[in-house]
Amino acid sequence: MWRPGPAQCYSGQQDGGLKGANIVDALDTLYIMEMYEDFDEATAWVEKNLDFSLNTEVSVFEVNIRFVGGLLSAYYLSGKDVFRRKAVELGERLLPAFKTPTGIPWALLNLKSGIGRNWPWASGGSSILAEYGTLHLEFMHLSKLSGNPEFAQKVMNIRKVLERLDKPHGLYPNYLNPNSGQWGQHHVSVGGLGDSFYEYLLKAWIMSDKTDEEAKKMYYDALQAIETNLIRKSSGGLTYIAEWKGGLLEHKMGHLTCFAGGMIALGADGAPGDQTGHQMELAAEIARTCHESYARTTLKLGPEAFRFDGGVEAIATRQNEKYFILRPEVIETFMYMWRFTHDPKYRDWGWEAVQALEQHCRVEAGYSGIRDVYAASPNHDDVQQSFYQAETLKYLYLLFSEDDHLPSDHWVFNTEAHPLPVIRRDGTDQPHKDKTAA
Ligand code: DMJ
Repeated sequence: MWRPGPAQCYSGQQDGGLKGANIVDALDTLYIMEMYEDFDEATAWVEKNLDFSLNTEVSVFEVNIRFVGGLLSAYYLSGKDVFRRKAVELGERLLPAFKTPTGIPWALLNLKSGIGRNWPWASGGSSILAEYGTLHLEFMHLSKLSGNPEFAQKVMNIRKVLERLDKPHGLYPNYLNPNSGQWGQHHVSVGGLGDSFYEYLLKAWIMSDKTDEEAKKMYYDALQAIETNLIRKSSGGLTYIAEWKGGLLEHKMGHLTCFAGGMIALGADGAPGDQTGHQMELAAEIARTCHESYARTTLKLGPEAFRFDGGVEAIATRQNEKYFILRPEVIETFMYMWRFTHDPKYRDWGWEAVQALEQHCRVEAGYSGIRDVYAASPNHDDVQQSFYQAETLKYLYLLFSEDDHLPSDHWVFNTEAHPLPVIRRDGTDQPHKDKTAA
């Protein structure tokens, strides 16, 4: 019987008082792994207990990627209407977040009062690129499933605002003020604060059956600017994506940034000019670097961030960057690289991660994060993040599945690994037939 993990399932800070992140995030994984009894049990919980009418403040981004995304995928996979209804209801509750002078949404929203605000730590009261830029896929599906065009209009407006702005060196800073429509600090990252914005440009194009030319252009232009300004090679020959702070590079790459190998591989085929081969090579180099970040630790699991300065390469040097919280990004990249190249090393690398997870993260009631991947033995943090079941386990499963299991010409994964179908020009996309008992 599936149970949600160790003592603490998930640090609920992002979801306020909203309950059930582990259950909703895991729904589609259970379905994909054909664990239908557990899926039915989780469905019953959603029917009876999933409640959005709460006086609680949530992160619009986290609730969108985990709850809206999880519900949408559960609907498309199982055809059960309860998931469609709940996704639309939650989407409607998120709409007040867009009530700002520019339409760039607030980061935080009280689900009952509809009052929004931004993170107090964000530069000059800004909204965050990776947060307001990671709503597009889910909101396009919400419009399709509800018949309400408002969801799509909100995310298309975000595009318009971004398109009109001047971009330093073609780059998108992580901070944008929703009142003035001006950039905050010029900090650019393909990891935390920026990451999934780029992912959603590419996937918006793919999910539109390749009709969304605006998203396509924005993605490939952004990737070009990233390559010119942020991507570097270490003296030991490892390609990495640095962070850009007002024109200066910090030679650090986050575990989060490792998703970029998979993203670049996914986009390589549609790359303009004769860039396809080059982008596949770049994706492979990033995959190798991220694998090295695992291989160079004692526990063979990667640190939260690793550096390329002070005489080290792909190693964390600061104590507060040595932890591993069951993140998926490196395995996600291995999965895409395997599917596009069939080079067996990607399955080998994925298997190394499986063994390390079993050896060092498995605990009595589930899996736990680790405080220091360079320590001789694991010191558990006693938290199983909900993305472990949503993403890490799903991408591992797909890495060892046949290519026709959720193929990338029919499905795009939201940033929490929830598969959403390509919206066909001819309207032939339909939810799957229900395979479960309930
Ligand atoms: C997930 O919630 C998503 O992948 C998000 O885009 C980034 N962080 C976590 C996993 O590390």
